[in-house]
Amino acid sequence: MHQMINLTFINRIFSLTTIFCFLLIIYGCSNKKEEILITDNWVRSTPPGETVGAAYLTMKSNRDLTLVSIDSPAADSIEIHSMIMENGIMKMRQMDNLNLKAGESVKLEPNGFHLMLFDLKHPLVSGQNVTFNLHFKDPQGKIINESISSPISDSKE
Ligand SMILES: [Cu+2]
Repeated sequence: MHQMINLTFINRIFSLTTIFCFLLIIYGCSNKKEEILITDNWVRSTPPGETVGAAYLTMKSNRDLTLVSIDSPAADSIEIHSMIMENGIMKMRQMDNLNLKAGESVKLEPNGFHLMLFDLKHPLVSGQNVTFNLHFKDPQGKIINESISSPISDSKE
């Protein structure tokens, strides 16, 4: 009889451990950090005296998000721009935001979408880095912040 009780007790501990492990796995999966993948991020170098710069990156999110604003210690303000061909002339347009569809890459690259840096605090020197704080909004209106450090380069190799 005594032996029986002991077995039940051990069984209970085992099942509790199993449940605990299971919860840990679920928590681990739902809590995975890699929500927004940012690649190919770089900033074009600027000559001394230039006040405007451009930055590029590729973004991919595992759920629908909207890029709503960007700031950086390197510039007073940053705008999202698109390039549109109008009467044979390439024109830049400011966009209020940029939508990311779940699982789809959005590329910001020369002659396409780009980030425009205004009132640079200092020249953007090749080999250095610029930090950007990207602010995204999810469909529930929650703000998600993502910081990146982009290398400054004369051109993308
Ligand atoms: Cu622009």
